[in-house]
Amino acid sequence: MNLFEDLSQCQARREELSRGAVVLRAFALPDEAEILTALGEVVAEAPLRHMVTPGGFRMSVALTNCGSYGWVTDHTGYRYQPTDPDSGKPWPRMPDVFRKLARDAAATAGFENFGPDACLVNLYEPGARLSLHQDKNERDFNAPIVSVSLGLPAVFMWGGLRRQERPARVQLAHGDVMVWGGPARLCFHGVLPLADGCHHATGGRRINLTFRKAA
Ligand code: MD6
Ligand code: FE
Repeated sequence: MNLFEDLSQCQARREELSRGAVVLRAFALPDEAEILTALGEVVAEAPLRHMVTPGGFRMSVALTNCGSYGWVTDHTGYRYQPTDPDSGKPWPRMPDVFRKLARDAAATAGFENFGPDACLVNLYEPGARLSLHQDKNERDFNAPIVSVSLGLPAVFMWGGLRRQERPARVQLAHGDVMVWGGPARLCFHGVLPLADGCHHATGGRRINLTFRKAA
C-alpha cells in the first residue's frame, strides 16, 4: 500500500447543514502555524477587548478586527468602521494567509471569488457565548460568511431564517471552517457557553475568525 497515494484522506470532509451552509472539517489545519503567527501580529497591533452592546451589556466574547473594515458595537449600535475606536487608527491589514484561506474555503463551499474586506477576531474564554443572531450589518448579502474555528471546540447553533426555528447543534473543532451564503446567508446562529479545556494551539480558549464582505 502506498501511504501517499490516497489524496482523498487529506481532503477536508464537507458537511452540508442546510442549503448554502457547509462545514469544512479541518480545512484550516494545513495553515495552522502561519495563521497563529499572523493572528499574534494582529492582536499586538489591535488588542482584543470587550465591547458593549447597544442594550448596554458587556459582551462575554472579546474581539478585534483586521482588514479595511472592522465590526464594532457600542451604545449607539452595531456597525462596520475603518478605524479601531480604541486607538483611532486603521485596523491592521488582513494577513495574506487569512485572505487566501477565506477565499479557498468559500470556493470549496461553492462561492467563487470571495473577496473579504473585514475579518472579525473573537476570543472565547470558558463561559463566553454568543446569543442567536443574524449577520446583517453588511451592505449586500450576496457574499458568503466564512468562519474559522481555532483552539477549544465549541457548540455552534445553526438555525433557520426565522428566530423561532429550533437550531441544530454542531460541534466546531480546531481548524474547522464554516461557510454560509446564498439561501443560508441570513440564517440565525450563535455559540453556546464555552466549556473549560486545554488546547495545544490556544490554551484554555477558543478563537474564531469571521470573514465578511462588509462594504
Ligand atoms: C463565532 N461569530 O464566534 C461566530 N456574528 O463563532 C458570529 O457569528 C458573530 O462574533 C456577528 C457579529 C459578531 C460575531
Ligand atoms: Fe454572526
